[in-house]
Amino acid sequence: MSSDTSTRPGNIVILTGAGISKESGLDTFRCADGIWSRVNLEDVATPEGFARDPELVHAFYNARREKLSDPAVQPNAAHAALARLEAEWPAEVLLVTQNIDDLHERAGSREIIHMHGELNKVRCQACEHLVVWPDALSLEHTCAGCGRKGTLRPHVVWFGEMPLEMERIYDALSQCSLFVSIGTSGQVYPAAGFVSHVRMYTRARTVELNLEPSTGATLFEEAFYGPASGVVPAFVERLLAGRS
Ligand code: BJW
Repeated sequence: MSSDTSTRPGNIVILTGAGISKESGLDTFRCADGIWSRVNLEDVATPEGFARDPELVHAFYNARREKLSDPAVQPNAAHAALARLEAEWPAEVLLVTQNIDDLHERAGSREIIHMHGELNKVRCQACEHLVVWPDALSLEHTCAGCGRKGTLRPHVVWFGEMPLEMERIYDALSQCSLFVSIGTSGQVYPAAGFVSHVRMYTRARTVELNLEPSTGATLFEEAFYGPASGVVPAFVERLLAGRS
């Protein structure tokens, strides 16, 4: 449970949220024009909402899948900078994203945990069979694993459900020398609690990069504010040059 206090570069954990994909054309949730200004989160992002009206939930995620496949939606300079950091940093860089889009992968990042799932995958509620699914999903589809009809659901984590790979995330947080939070409002747990975990269990440096101060901004030792496509490449450049 201790961080690397020597002078050699230590491991980095980066947490990203919807803000990093905003300039790629994808909506955030809680900004004035965000997703939750148009749809009720209890209807589309809870297991109870899905049980009540699965067709509504499928329509919501089908529209987002279609948007993600729009050729205009591409990784931006912030995604690219994080891929560069992973490639050039001499220790481990783990990217933990709350985003269900695949823009980090498309930019070239490799060590990624999608703690809230992935938009382009679906899984069977009956047999847990997980499959890549870039197309529209409906109650008419059949699970290739168990043959049942109407049992597939988006492979995303809704409120009240356990986020994915938490053990691996907390292990990495407990061993990092630098924790960077990018483009997240800090309103959704457990991700919002990562900075407190890092401060409690390590001596790691904590940095927030965001458009504006997040809910937990005062928990970070340092912060740089502005659009992700500007502040993230600048921060990565300084880090790799040993100037930050
Ligand atoms: C820019 C920018 C630019 C804009 N450049 N920046 C009371 C207290 C504490 C916890 C709880 C509680 N009551 C309930 C809970 C738990 C609950 C929770 O946190 N609720 C809170 C709302 C209070 N959490 C859960 O239920 C989680 N599970 C859990 O806790 O499991 C443990 C457990 C389970 C069961 C029983 C017991 C324990 C699950 C959370 C699942 C979240 N799911 C969603 C939707 C699914 C995925 C999807 O459809 O996409 O995930 S909700 C939504 O919020 C989505 C996101 O990943 C998540 C976080 O949002 P994010 O990324 O921060 O986006 P925004 O919009 O909020 O912020 C964007 C930021 O970007 C802003 O700051 C902007 O300024 C900035 N920005 N443009 C840089 N250009």
